[in-house]
Amino acid sequence: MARPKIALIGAGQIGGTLAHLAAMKELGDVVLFDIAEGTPEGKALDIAESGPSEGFDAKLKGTQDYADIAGADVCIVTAGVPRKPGMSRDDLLGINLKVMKSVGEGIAANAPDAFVICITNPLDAMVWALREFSGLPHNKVCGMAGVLDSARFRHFLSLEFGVSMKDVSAFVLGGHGDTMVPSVRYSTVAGVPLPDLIEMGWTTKEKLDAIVQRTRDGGAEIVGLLKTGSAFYAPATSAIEMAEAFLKDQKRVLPCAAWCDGELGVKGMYVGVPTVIGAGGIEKIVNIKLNKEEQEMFDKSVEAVKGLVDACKGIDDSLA
Ligand code: A3D
Repeated sequence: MARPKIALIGAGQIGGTLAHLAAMKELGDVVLFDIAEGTPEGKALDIAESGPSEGFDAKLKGTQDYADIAGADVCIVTAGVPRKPGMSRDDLLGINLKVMKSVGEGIAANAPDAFVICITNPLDAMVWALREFSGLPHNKVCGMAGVLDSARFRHFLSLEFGVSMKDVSAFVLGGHGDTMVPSVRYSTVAGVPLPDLIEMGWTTKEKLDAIVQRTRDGGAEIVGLLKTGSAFYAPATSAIEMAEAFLKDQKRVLPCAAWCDGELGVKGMYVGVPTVIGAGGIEKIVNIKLNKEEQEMFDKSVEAVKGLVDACKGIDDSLA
């Protein structure tokens, strides 16, 4: 049986890391596409040359030609520009919207059956635009943000409790921006909910509030340290987790920006929600119940995403 084909649209910091991870995990053959001449070719060759030491079987190709992504099973999109210190994700909207148009058209023409994972920011608006421009089914186009935001939350919680990250389960809902909603009630240490851990004296509400805020600011913390771009190791790892769930039909329960059609009170838009990912793409949205306070925070986040989608419609008439 032929190996799956993974197309990476954008061969920058995240794209290169995705290619290396996909090859090392032998998820399939990898095509790196980028408009920057030489970059995808150079990275593909460099990673292929790590194969003999690592012992993986995967072909890698760099290209500027969309025809090379033909028949891809998975497309992961990072094309565009990242944040610099002082910039919000929303500041990237105008530039990255134009990029989504060319990427959406390229995928529609060459890989219309692919499972598409968008990473380009501002995430929730860009995944919406990418779906509109590509015309692919909604269940086959989603955005990576929740897995990363949840991983950051889990990491900070594991430090607070002094336990393995493996035993911390947590998820973050809503848009991938300052209004994201790290869910305290649905997060646990080995099944014990965080509010119970406060009662048990393992932590305090104040400490958890600070962790929630650090999670919301997780991207900016790294932008501030790196100074020249944004996070790329954990974002790439998170998207690979989603791609693997699709390719291996794992039915993983992962939070991601998915098309909501009434779930969690959201109709007709992309926002971060818990989903089931398998061979059918986004197979299900886990329609969890929120309490009043959570619903208010979630609604505020949904409003912020709506504002960005409206801004996209204002920039490109074909989206209105
Ligand atoms: P970077 O290293 O700049 O890579 C972007 C690549 O896109 C560059 O190599 C460009 O040449 C290429 N590119 C630009 N325009 C096009 C085009 N039209 N077609 C094909 N390729 C093009 O950035 P990065 O890899 O660090 O980040 C990529 C994106 O991911 C940015 O928008 C970031 O803001 C975003 N990001 C999202 C998250 C989420 O959690 C959602 C996290 C981190 C970064």
